[in-house]
Amino acid sequence: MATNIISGIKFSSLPTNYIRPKSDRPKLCEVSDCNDIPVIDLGCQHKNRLIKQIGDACRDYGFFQVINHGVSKEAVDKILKVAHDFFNLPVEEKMKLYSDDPSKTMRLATSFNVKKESVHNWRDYLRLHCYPLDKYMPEWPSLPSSFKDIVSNYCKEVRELGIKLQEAISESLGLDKDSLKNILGEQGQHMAMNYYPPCPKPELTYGLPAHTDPNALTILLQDLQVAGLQVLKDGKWLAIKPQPDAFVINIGDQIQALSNGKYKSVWHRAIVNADKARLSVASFLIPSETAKISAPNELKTGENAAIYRDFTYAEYYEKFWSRDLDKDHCLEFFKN
Ligand SMILES: O=C(O)CCC(=O)C(=O)O
Repeated sequence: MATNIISGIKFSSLPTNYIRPKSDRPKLCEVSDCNDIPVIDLGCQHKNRLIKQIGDACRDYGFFQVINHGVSKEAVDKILKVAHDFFNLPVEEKMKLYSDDPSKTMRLATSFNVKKESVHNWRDYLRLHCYPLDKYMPEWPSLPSSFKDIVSNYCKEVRELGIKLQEAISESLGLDKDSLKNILGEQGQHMAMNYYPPCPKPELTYGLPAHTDPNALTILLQDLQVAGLQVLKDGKWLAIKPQPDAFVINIGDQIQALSNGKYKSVWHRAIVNADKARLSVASFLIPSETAKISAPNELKTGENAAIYRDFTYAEYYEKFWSRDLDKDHCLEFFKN
């Protein structure tokens, strides 16, 4: 059944409802390795240099990697292990958590939005709301038994990193360090634990097709063993090799809007492979629903007229889920 999960099920061939039309396949032979993705050392003591590196990366790439980021190796190792253990649970156990309703605050799902899409993606994912923790943790999976402890600890550490990055991004735009945070309000935090099982025909499908992230900032942890993340830069897809002890940081649509288009929310996608399962853990910082997304006046002067109309995040998020993931950049619908 198309809406069933795919992890833990053996496939000898790719079901037809995962096969992309010829014009819309990953064309893996055209993808190059990305050797110059900025790797930013957050332990750097030269604050001005650090802020400049972050600003340059947000403007020129829309994504970068960070090292010495303050999230402990123990938290990272443990979450990767518990995520693998979760997806290795029996299918019947996992199916107890299955839902295709995107409004649910905890669910195991597959593909992206199975009710809307015509071709599915070779991915299962566990989607969790993570802030405030005491509100959402009780509904998280109770198996593996260490899941809640490990994931909640990781969430706290990653949130600190995200807030620190938002302050630096704010300063890199010439704003006060709290400026972006103040606009984004009491931010939510979501997690997608993505699991891409071995795929019988990786060249015919995606784990996740090209998309931009609707939120403010994404902190992505990649499984070191298996690559799969690709980012669009200057019209070309680049493969991002996982680096030890690093996170990939993606600028989301809301920071593109708040920077008045100066910083880019880039298209990225995940491809799958034939032999090994791949895992990634994406943490998203999400504006409060009522946050009014409007670039600060300092960024809308002279020839830099406001590119986007003002909107609330609730309005944006509804639009995001109502469309196909890989069609238009969702911000296009909010242009002046
Ligand atoms: O698995 C990956 O590398 C990408 C994940 C991603 O883009 C997402 O969860 O939105």
